[in-house]
Amino acid sequence: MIAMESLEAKKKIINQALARYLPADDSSVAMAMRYSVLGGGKRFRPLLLLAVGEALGSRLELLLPYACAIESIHNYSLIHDDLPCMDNDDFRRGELSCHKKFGETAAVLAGDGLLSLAFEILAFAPCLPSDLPAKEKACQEIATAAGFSGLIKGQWMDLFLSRQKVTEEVLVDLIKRKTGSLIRASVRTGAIIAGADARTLEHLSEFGDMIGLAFQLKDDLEDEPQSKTASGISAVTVIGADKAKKRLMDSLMSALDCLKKAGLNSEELNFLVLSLQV
Ligand code: GRG
Repeated sequence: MIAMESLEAKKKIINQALARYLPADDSSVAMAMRYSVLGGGKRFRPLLLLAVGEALGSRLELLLPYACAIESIHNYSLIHDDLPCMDNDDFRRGELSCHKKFGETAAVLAGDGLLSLAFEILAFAPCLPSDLPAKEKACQEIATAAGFSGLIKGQWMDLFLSRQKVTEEVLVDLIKRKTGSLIRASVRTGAIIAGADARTLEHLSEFGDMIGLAFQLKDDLEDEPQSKTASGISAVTVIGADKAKKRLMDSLMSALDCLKKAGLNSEELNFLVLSLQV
């Protein structure tokens, strides 16, 4: 099967698993959680996690709970990011944002619910006693990415830093936290569950950083000039479109190099990297 078809098939498996994990009663919060998670999304992070884990010899069934947990956290961050107190967006994925559809209270709870659901999925992820250390390490990885030094500080920087004071270095740090932390955690979790050795994990961590940066640069370049958040910070406003494009292409080249150094020759991973070209 060519990479695009196998990734499409895996996207279906991820969507089915997410649908099973999500609450299904008729409360507005359960409906808001399902609306937000099942209403679309590229599933870039879970696909990445599965592709890394499988390329290193792990099995999809073992990796799937981790992939769904990360997607659940990602969707919580999108719901909260759209709230009036943050980016105040009325639309997400071409549909009404969660708070516009269900009201702010249900949207806050839906985001909270998805964050908690992620850790419920992780806690109950099946694993052999011999694989418990890897599971513990994967949970630490995901908790750290979702925590203060990852998503939270990244979002704070995005909302509170003054655009004029943001240098290229600060921009890269912001992206590393806001966007990169979950992408890096997806890569590392796939590798950890597959039992990667320290050297491989090191190359893959660098790989995760490179595609995390590329992912945000592409997003900023394609949304230009609207991609600015409430604070007006985007790669285009801070370093300009030409430099952003060059950094993006350099990051993709470095990412491919990291895969080579890690000894991973995976069509799916190459496809995911190349999907970030502009
Ligand atoms: C903790 C509230 C809170 C936020 C954390 C991740 C984040 C910071 C905010 C989300 C909004 C945003 C624009 C993040 C940048 C990363 C990004 C481009 C997200 C969109 O991800 P895609 O393209 O979305 O994977 P789909 O719709 O495909 O799932």
